[in-house]
Amino acid sequence: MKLAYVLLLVVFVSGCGKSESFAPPVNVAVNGDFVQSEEPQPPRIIPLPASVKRLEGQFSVNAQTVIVATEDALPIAQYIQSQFGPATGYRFPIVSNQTADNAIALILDDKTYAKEAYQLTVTEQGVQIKASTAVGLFWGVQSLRQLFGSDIELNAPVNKHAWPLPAVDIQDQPAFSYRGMHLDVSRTFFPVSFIKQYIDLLAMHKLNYFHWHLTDDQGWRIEIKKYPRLTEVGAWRDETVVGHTYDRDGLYDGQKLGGFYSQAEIRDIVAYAQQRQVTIIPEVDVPGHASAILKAYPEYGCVSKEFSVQKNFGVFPEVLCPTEKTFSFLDDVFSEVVALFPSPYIHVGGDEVKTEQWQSCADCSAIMAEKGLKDYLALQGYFISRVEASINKMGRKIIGWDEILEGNVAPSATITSWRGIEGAIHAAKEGHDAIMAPGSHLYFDHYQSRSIDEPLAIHGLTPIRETYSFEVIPEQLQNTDAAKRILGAQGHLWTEYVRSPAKAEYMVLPRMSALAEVVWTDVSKRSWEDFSKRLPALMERFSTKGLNVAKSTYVVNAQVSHSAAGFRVHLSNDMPEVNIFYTLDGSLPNAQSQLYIEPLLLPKGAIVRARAQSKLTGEMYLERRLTLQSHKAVGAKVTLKVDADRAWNTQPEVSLVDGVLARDQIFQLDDWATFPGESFEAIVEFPETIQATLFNLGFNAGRFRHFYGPTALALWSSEDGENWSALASATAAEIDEQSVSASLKFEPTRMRYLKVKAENQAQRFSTEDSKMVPVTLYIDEIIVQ
Ligand code: TNX
Repeated sequence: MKLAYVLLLVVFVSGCGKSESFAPPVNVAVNGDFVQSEEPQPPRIIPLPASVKRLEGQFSVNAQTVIVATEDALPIAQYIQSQFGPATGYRFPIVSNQTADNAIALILDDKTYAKEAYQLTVTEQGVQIKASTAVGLFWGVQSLRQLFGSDIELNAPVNKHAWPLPAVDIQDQPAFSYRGMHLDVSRTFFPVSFIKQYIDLLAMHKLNYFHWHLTDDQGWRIEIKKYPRLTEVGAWRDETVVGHTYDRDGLYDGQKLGGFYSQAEIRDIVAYAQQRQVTIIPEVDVPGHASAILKAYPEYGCVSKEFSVQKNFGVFPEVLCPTEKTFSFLDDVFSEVVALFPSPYIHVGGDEVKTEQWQSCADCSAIMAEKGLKDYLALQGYFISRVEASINKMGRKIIGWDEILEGNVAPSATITSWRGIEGAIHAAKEGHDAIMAPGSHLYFDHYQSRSIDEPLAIHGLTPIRETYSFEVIPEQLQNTDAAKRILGAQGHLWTEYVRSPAKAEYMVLPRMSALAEVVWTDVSKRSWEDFSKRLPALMERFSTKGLNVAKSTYVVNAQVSHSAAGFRVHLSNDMPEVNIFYTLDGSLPNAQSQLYIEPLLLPKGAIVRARAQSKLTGEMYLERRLTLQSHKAVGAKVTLKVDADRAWNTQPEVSLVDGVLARDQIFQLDDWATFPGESFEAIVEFPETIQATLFNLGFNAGRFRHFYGPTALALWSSEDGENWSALASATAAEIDEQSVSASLKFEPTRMRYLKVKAENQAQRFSTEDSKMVPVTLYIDEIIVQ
């Protein structure tokens, strides 16, 4: 066997025989024209294997192809039948004769390979997958799957008689042992069929942990026999907020919503995942995010009030009380959880705990005194330690969100670091295992491009390229022992704004594919340029499977600068093989529109609409739209009157007068100057004396967010910055009438300085705090004409 393999390599290296190209030939630009490259293309597998050698020739799977498998490999053989059977219509009989011809041979070889490693060889004689474990074989099958055309993913027989595979030798193993995806089923309940499909997606990406967020304020989703009210009551909410939870004038849909997984369904899902080498880590989030528990069993809370399963989103004060009664309840709950899930880890949450209800509770004070706990963080730590002790007794380990570090949890706990990477660094240094999960790169509930046509998301912008750039081992830990404590990384799908399976697919595909490469492929082999060439084939595979894949990575990037000559707009795209078309007349660009070649110079501003088109398929993607408004304050000096300690996450002095309006792009904090419960006061200094007649304060976030306007607006002008004369003003009612901006007209006035005061006295009812709270004023632009 070995000898045959060496011979094959020799054949490959000497390069004889005719060349065979499996990936469609790639177009190569030569002086602007496109010619087809003759080079055989390496197979386009994601995540990129450690080593891929393209050999000469091919093997065709046909109706006579068999699977060779010993007893241990039988489940993998059956998986192959179920995976490749429907599209090919072939039966793939399983035989034990290792020398069978025309075979996909699964060979378990005890010693040679690392735990999850495999070797996949396709020669003209057949396919061989070798590994030392079933899991290694399984990942080998996933690579084999991507050697087929995307039609292998279809669920009904395709009318063709042979399925060619390029001859290759692939040797592969993962960079990290923990490769995870999370799914929140509390905010949106997903049916069992979707959970299985999600697990299939993990398996396809060689991701081996599914973090299943089963409980939260908006619904409890796992049947617990001893406490039936958790699902009878806790799994249902009366209605759900429509639009963004912090929008002005929140609307509710009036529809009772919920659902849960029975223990029988969970056992079925666990078995399904096991066949796919995916470990499910269940999360029961305590002690915060407890509204649904407390609605069902208020006796485990610290306060007596009418609890409800929440109908909007955020962080609520509802918290479990750290009493013996609660711990014994949790002991029962976790016993049932542990019996359902064979995972070595149980996730206990621990995030976003509010302590008000502990502060007003006599039991808590007594417990703190008795246990010598100096503050509420220590009480939180005590809570988690009790839960940990109970779960450890059941033979399992806990994982918690990084907040649990603050309560001095024992080093035996593993940390999911979501508020950045610092939690993981800190945890690793203190001897905890840790999983990288920073929102900045790995939260797939964020927007994925700036196109106004993206569907509503929570906030944030995490383009796939950002996810791809993530480095699991941060610089601070490189070449330290602590680095070994970073087990890997995980992507997340929180589902406040993901109300259907189709939307969930859109949010994770293909960012999950980038994550897969981040955790599987050695960092030294990763390159966006290379990944972006392999990605379209995988996206096509998803589409063939009928999945709703986001093409957001094709959305045009725009960089805008402004000078005396006007706006300069540089457009670009992260993907290869695209043209960019644009219009300046407000019409939607198509392939007959202007082709973008060089930066646009726009002295007076314009509405720029741009779309990329694939040179290979002709597909046109979502548009990027920008309204650039030339006005007299663009580039002026802005001085904001705000608290000296005020920390800005942006440069409001720049964004307020950049001439780029926020309304044509998805909501991104960087575009805005924000005033939480504060009024806005600014002085604009023009480079020279101007004459103005119109002022406009923009707070229009397009279709994505509905902000509160100021409650009063007043303007003063000055020629010297010392003597001010009142110019114009508006009341709350007058501003409200204009809805999303506040315009003031006045007689032509000369000025060098303009003072703006926008009052922010509005309040909204916060269901999180159960009281009226000040609103945040968001200002996009100060427009002067
Ligand atoms: C924070 S991440 C949360 C979740 C939200 C998420 C939205 C974490 C441990 N807690 O409750 O769904 O932000 O991005």
